[in-house]
Formats: sequence, C-alpha cells, structure tokens
Amino acid sequence: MKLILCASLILTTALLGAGSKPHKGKVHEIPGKIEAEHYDEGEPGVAYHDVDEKNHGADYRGPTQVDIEKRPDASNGHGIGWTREGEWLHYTVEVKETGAYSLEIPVASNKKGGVFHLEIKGKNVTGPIHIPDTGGWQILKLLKIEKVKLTKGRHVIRAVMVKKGASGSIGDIDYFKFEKTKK
Ligand SMILES: [Ca+2]
Ligand SMILES: [Ca+2]
Repeated sequence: MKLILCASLILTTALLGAGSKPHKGKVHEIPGKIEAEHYDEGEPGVAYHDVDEKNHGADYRGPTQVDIEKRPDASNGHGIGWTREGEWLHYTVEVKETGAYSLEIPVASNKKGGVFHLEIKGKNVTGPIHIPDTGGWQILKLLKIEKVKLTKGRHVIRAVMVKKGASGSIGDIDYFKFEKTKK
C-alpha cells in the first residue's frame, strides 16, 4: 500500500512538473520563442525523459541524456533530435495573457515523422502534431498550429513524443514560437 502511494506520488509530481527548473533560471515568456534545446533543468524523470542513455548529438548542455543536435540551419544552432516514443521535455513558461495563440515549430524528418503534442498538467493543449516528410533530416519545414488556448500565469509545458512514424522517430524539433492570435 505504502509502495503504491509512493509510486503515485512520484507519478503525480512528475506529471505536474514539480522540481523542474527553467534553463539557466530564465523562464520562457509567452508570447515568445522557446528553443527546443532550452528544456528545463533537473533530473531525468523530473525535467525530461529520454530513452537513449547518452546524448547522441552535441555537447551543448553538459551531461544530459537528451539528444541535442548541432545544426547550422536551426535557430540558436541547435535543436532536439533522436526523438523516441514516450520521451518528453519540460519547459517552464510564463504566459502573459489568457487567450488563443498561434504556434510555429520548425521540424525535420527523413520519411514520414511521428506525432507529438504539448500538454499542461496532463491536458493536451495543441492536439496531435504530425511531423511530415520534410525531404531529409537536414531540411527544416515550419509547422503552424492555430488556436492553442493558454491561461495567464506560470506553467510547465510538457512536449510529449507520442508515436513514431515511418522514420522510426518522431522528428527533429528546432523551437516553439507562440504568438497571440489577433482578434
Ligand atoms: Ca532521445
Ligand atoms: Ca533551436
């Protein structure tokens, strides 16, 4: 019984993003641009979950399991690569104003990519985002998602890698850019 209670507490804590701290102490502002590689700081299972034991890509953030990819075509010269089913990343954000936002995400995939979404406290706020075949891992294409409803205040956004595509992965992700939808 104690064990079950403990396990569910850990699960709840992870789900709500407790203990997940903003990258370099800087909370991402929305509206604004969030570099995918600037996910939160914290232990695996708290700030992120990555099934690859080692970072496959660049040595950008010191020891981390998350696969950060160095790529000159990406914003800030880096993105997230080697995404696998079940992985997730946290981003601590401050939403300035309640309302609908449009979201832009540059992605790359060789063959058809997979599905991911963004959620807050376990609630999917974007709906499923499908990554198409962009013509190669080195070709970024901009995805646009409309009507992402957010409420004012501090939140932890979780980017969840839901399902792999024909590529065997979900896809490479450069950044998340939120803009307030004009009335
Ligand atoms: Ca990975
Ligand atoms: Ca980037």
